[in-house]
Amino acid sequence: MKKTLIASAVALTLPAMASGHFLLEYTTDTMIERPGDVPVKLIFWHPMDNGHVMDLDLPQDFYMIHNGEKTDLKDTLETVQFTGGENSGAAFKGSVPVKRSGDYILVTVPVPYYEESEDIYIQQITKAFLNRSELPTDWMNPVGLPTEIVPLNKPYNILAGSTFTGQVLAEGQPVAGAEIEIEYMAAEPDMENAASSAPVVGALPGGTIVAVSDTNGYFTFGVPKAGYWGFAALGSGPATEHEGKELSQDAVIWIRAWDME
Ligand SMILES: [Cu+2]
Repeated sequence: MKKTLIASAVALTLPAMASGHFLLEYTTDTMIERPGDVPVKLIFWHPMDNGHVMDLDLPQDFYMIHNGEKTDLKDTLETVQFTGGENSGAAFKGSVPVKRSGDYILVTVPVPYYEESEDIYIQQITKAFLNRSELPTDWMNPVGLPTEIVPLNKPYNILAGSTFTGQVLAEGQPVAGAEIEIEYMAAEPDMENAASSAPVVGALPGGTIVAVSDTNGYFTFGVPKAGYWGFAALGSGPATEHEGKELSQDAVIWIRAWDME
């Protein structure tokens, strides 16, 4: 019995990367005033503790949705290095042509990432949102991804101290009982420097923040602080296997919260 307990304790401490990994689609702002190309960085990272950076392969898809229209942005991607608090890894820098007013949903479908410590593949299908001129056009609509989190609050304009509600979908249907990891982007990437900035908060004593979706796939989180918050529904997607190994096909969404000033 004692041996079993020790063994499981070791197993729990070994996968240092087990939780809190998020694919970032990072822009320095979500509200765009002037039309132009907005730089974005794709980074596979542990953003809350400024932790391990994983090497990101060229994504399968990278595009934007604006006024219901899809525009491929894969051609804008160039390889960059990103250095977090622990290590450096391969990431991408792209650009988003924001011209007309309205919402811009950024979508990344990465290729499955092999996580050696767990012997599984991870694929985080990720959405982030930009807006120009405060005109809402697309944010509340599902993109139609294999799995996604649909926001019920305007995701680029959340008030710190209010709540965010999302609905987890897989092939358009609600996912009940999905485990959702929630993280604060404690150290935002520096767009000029290929590195993270200094973290503004420390790790929580209880580890990762987790919510579970209800029978209709909804979850709500009280957003305590301004900045970027990520939500990752783990294994919510329909694909469960990749190259003969277990696949965690996750739905990730990023929101931006603001202080009232
Ligand atoms: Cu991890």
